Amino acid sequence: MTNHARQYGPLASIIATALLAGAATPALAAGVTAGTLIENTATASFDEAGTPRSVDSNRVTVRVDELLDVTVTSLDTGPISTTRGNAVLTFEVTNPGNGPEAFLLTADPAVAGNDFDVTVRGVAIDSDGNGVYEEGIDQVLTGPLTTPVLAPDARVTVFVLVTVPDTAADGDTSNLQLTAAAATGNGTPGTVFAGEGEGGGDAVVGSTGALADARGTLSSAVASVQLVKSVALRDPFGGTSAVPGATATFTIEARVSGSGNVANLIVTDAIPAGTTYVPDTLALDAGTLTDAADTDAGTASDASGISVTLGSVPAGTNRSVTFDVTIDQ
Ligand SMILES: [Ca+2]
Ligand SMILES: [Ca+2]
Ligand SMILES: [Ca+2]
Repeated sequence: MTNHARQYGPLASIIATALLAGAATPALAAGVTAGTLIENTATASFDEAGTPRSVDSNRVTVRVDELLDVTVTSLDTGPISTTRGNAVLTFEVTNPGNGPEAFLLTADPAVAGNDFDVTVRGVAIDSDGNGVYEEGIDQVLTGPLTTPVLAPDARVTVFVLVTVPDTAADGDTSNLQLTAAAATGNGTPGTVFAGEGEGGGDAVVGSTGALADARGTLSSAVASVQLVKSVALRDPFGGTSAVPGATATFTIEARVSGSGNVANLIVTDAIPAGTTYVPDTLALDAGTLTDAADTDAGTASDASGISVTLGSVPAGTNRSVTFDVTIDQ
């Protein structure tokens, strides 16, 4: 308001008078609502030959122009930590102007300095106002991406739906810039759009230039899996030769690194040709698993090999699967 008052000093004094007279309900941000008619008549009183008289001036009417302003803020409390795939950035667009206005939205994922650029899948309005993006409930904008018309001081939550590319490495960051511009127009503060304001008055670009942007940040949290397989041999003679009759213990270590977690991790291995699975030797982290398909994580058979379901595994975790085979005689 300070900026406006400075730029529109003469009007501000008229507005102040109008406010005292209760001529209008003020918007909080930009003063008197656009289109309001502010009327003023001056009165002079005097004595004429001992008789008090008064005379009124002509009435001066000022229609309050519409100030076009906008602010954009990121509502994310910090970088959105995300895996590859879909993510949502949350912004707020506010109309600090004094008239109803819609705002054109532009989501730019190619910000200089990005480690990776996301793909924008869509821009949505928080239709139910709960601050959370819900597919099928919150309206995804189509065509020109435009907010609903916002009343003075009204705000709307905007979601930018993005896809993080497979090329994003763990710890990489990316910024996305959301720009909002007054639908009536933007430009240097003071720019006038004649007759385009509320109530037929002018629309005047306010101190924000009627154009604002904010950035949201994504941080890629990628977990990766490394499988390390080793074998230990015990021959029938107490040595470690790979002779028929020897037992081979295979160890498969699944090392999950990076950050975040991997989902649906399953370790499988075939029983090598020329060997036979030793029943009941399947184990996960030294805890035995039954060979049958049952409630535990593992199955094992000569025909199908071994399978151990690890599910969701956080980065920084190593899981170890072991089983024995004998080298056929
Ligand atoms: Ca307007
Ligand atoms: Ca919602
Ligand atoms: Ca089992």
